[in-house]
Amino acid sequence: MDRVKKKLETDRRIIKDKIRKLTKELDTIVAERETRRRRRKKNQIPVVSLVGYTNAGKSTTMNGLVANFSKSSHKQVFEKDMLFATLETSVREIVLPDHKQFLLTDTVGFVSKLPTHLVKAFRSTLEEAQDADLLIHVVDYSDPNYKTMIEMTEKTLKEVGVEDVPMLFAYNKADLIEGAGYPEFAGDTLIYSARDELSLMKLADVIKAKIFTGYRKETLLIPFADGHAIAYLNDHAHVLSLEYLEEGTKIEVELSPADASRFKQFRMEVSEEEQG
Ligand SMILES: Nc1nc2c(ncn2[C@@H]2O[C@H](COP(=O)(O)OP(=O)(O)O)[C@@H](O)[C@H]2O)c(=O)[nH]1
Ligand SMILES: [Mg+2]
Repeated sequence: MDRVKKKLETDRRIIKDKIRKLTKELDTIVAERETRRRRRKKNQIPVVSLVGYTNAGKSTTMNGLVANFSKSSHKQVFEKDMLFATLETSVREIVLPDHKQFLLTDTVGFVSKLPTHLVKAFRSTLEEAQDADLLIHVVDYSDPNYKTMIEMTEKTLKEVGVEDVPMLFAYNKADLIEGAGYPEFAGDTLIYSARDELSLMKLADVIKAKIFTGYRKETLLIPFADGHAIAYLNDHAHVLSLEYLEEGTKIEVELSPADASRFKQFRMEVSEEEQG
């Protein structure tokens, strides 16, 4: 009897230790996430968050975009993941061919019954969604219950205070639906398959059109002494044309609002949008 009691005592201590360790790990994850959020805000890189029901294909979509548009394709997130894998590895930098960049975050899928001790971490991944410039609501279009899942996801988002963030409805797994044409985009809806490269290209296009709205075309004249500006633009902006004149380099380039103000002293012509 005594031995059984003693064993129970030991087991309880081991479990308590384990819970303490996991709680600490969770706190670290939440803190790191907070730091990243702050840094991101400062850098003004647009953020796109994948939200949606568990199994909808968020991680597959993220991996597909990372594989096609990131310099570090080895850093893929786990599909069919354990909760912790998603919590720890959920932000990726996407760089499009025209150098436009954004951050893509994966969130923990919505599951109806979340263990209480995970609620805090779960909320922290959702809070990221509030900071996002665009939400991609991934839906498993092949699931007969997809409409209910959309409703539940939207309800949960509202509950944690995510409102007024533009949303793209991304109806995934179109490959499983007979006769469905994809990729197909209209308004706020994209029908696609996360396993199809053409779909991922289309998704990237749609994201681009929705988040890089403040960009404009400008013509700059950069004196040769400021060559570093040319180097910067070649690396970070979409250069449309380049011409060497006597006074310096004439460069036609698409600029983000931040870069436009950064290089305004070199402006040659007012952009068309501004004249109109
Ligand atoms: N047939 C098909 N399967 C998909 C597609 N996208 C994702 N899946 C599969 O659906 C399952 C869940 O995907 P996952 O990305 O982990 O979903 P998440 O929970 O939303 O992150 C995995 O087995 C994926 O391989 C798709 O477009 N077509
Ligand atoms: Mg996932």
